[in-house]
Amino acid sequence: MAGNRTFTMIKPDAVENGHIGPILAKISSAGFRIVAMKFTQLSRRDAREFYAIHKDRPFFNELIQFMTRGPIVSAILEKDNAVEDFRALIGSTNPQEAAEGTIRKLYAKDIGENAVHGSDSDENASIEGAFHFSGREIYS
Ligand code: IDP
Ligand code: MG
Repeated sequence: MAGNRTFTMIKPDAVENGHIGPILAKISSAGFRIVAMKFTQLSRRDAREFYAIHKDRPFFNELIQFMTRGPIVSAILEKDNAVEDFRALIGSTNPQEAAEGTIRKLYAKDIGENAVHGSDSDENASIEGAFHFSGREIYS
């Protein structure tokens, strides 16, 4: 399976602003197939574990506050070259630097509230997908 799956979250800002539908439409028309999806709210414990790699960064507390303030949509997506192609579809972390037409350019406010998550490697896609979904929640 390596190389053809990635993990995403539609973050609380995008959910609050009614962007679930348009973001899923962009994902679908870019050729990604949804193999797992759910609507949940992260606990502080979940968010701290998911973002543990950033625990020493100055924005960590802000990130945890943001990611737990409301519901998210999490999903596993399938496509050839999924990780790289999905990072291209979402654009730069800072939406001001994101390319025209990318999800973050269209729907994100700033570097913190940036609408979507996308895994940065095949290894992290697998770890992050398993963090959010049990085996029987994933289409195989
Ligand atoms: P990525 O989401 O593009 O992979 P990362 O550097 O992994 O970016 O950062 C994870 C998340 O942390 C970002 O998506 C964003 O929500 C938040 N974040 C990153 N840098 C900053 C910052 O400088 N201020 C506030 N939040 C930030
Ligand atoms: Mg990242």
